[in-house]
Amino acid sequence: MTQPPVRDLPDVGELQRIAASGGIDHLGVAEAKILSRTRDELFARRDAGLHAGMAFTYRNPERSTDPGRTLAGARSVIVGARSYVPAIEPRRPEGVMASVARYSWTDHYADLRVGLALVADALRQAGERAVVLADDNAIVDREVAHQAGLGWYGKNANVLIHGAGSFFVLGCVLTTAHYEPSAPTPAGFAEGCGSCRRCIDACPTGAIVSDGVIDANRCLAWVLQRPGPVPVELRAAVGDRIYGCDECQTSCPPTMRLGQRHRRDVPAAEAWVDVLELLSSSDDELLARHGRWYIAGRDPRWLRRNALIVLGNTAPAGDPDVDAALARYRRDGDPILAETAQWAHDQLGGA
Ligand code: B12
Ligand code: SF4
Ligand code: SF4
Repeated sequence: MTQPPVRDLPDVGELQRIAASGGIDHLGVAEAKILSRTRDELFARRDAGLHAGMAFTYRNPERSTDPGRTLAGARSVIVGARSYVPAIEPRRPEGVMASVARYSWTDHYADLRVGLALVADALRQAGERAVVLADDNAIVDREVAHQAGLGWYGKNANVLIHGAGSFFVLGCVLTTAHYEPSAPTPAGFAEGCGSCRRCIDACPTGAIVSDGVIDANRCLAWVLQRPGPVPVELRAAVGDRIYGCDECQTSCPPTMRLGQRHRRDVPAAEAWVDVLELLSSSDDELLARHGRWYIAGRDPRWLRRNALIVLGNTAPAGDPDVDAALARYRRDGDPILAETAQWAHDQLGGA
């Protein structure tokens, strides 16, 4: 519902200050129009099977590329980017540890929403309607960030924020307020990459199938989230990862160099997960600890599946605790977990 205005419409500079007070590092404005090119890409990639069964923005591309479907009368999209580069790199603890991708070391999306909510409140106080979206299937975040001039698409498909790299989560406020769009990023496709192709070479599974195009069937971020067994040919590439993959960003020179400009405190960063502890935890414990992650069907068996692969890839052979965990899971009533445990056991030279 529209409120009677209690303040003037803030200008973009003021929106930037409001957003910055809520921890948003970069802000830009795009026109609220249909994202036609992205819509075509979503359909084309879905037809080609590159979405690998993902729903998210692929479930309803007409909706996820039309701001007006979420907010009737939307005129502007205020896009915010929040860095997730930690001030202090967490130390890897002793033991068999699985790694978590940086964007998930804490709930950065919740922090981003706090900043965006401040912007939305200011717009509502000026009598406008405003809806906050952050990692929501209702809009394709990278494309509105790109249109708002915040950055360019790297060959790894991430949006690299000008002068700051890609370690950013993105979100936006759809609003009925009218703002002049920010200056667009010139060209914007891999322009800053030049002849570099480090991310393509570094990807452990060859998932970057052409510049800016990811085959989700092979992208470890989705391989570790999706339900079902992990294809055997991808298991070694999983390495020690349990959730997400950072390889195409940690290999990216501008992201690693420029990301240092926006370091922030990440209290209680959850960068590592103790694999044996995970494998002996109950469903309730796992959901309490990791429930903010995207886990298909909120079913903790997929975390256990990933943990078993990490054991097979990284555990010391002959460790009695590892052997006991694998022996237990090889007898598990869940055929996917039993098969994955058997695979891990064989990897470790299976006595
Ligand atoms: C589905 C999804 C995934 C899928 C598929 C990724 C993908 N590339 O589509 C999976 C699970 C694999 C995934 C992985 C990751 N994701 Co994700 N994901 C999403 C989600 C929900 C939708 C993305 C989408 O709609 N893609 C559709 C396709 C069509 O878009 P696209 O790949 O960006 O394609 C564009 C480019 O190809 C470009 N383009 C067109 N022509 C050309 C030509 C050239 C030369 C180039 C370079 C580009 C280019 O235009 C296309 C369309 O706009 C968004 C959140 C949201 N609501 O938007 C987050 C989001 C994209 N993910 C994000 C993150 C952080 C990640 C990971 C880094 C997480 C991790 N560490 O594991 C990885 C990175 C993998 C990668 N290299 O892309 C961030 C990205 C932030 C940023 N700075 O770019 C987002 C925006 C979430 C957020 N709100 O912050 N993700
Ligand atoms: S997230 Fe990992 S698997 Fe996916 S494209 Fe990047 S490097 Fe490849
Ligand atoms: S690694 Fe190189 S090619 Fe890949 S996104 Fe970064 S600059 Fe571009």
